[in-house]
Amino acid sequence: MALVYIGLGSNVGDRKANCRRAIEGLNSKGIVVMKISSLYETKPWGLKEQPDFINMAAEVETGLPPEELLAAVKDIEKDMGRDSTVKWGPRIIDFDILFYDDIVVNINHLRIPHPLLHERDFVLAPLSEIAPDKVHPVLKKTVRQLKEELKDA
Ligand code: PH2
Ligand code: MG
Ligand code: MG
Repeated sequence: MALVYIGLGSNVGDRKANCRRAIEGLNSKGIVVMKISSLYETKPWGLKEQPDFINMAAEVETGLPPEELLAAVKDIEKDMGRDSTVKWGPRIIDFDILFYDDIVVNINHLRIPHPLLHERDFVLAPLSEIAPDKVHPVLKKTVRQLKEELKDA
């Protein structure tokens, strides 16, 4: 089993209900949800002209290899009614695989650790609630340190 951290976000419809449904979706795919953060209301990052998001993070255990896990979360997104989304634009639900054990994956459609996680407080705030001491396998810093450094930047 791999220990995986996932970021979730929604800024369309009932954002909190969407996040809760997304967590149930993980459970129903046999992805075992171990911990979830609180829900955070966050200002849009990247593309500013869109509604505020609800963001959260989850720690899960899964036997699925990274590409199959990605396919599973894409399935949940699709089941929840997400169609093709504008880059950084509004979405019913978005899953991002943040860390997958300590592995590093760099293929076109899948990069782990998530390449922008250390620049995003909407990721680091919920993640530091459930995994402050998790060490980023490339940057070699804890989630807590990354969050502090982003705040000071
Ligand atoms: N997701 C994006 C782009 N911008 N901003 C916030 N606050 N939260 C998000 O989840 C988010 C974003 C693309 O996935
Ligand atoms: Mg995203
Ligand atoms: Mg995504």
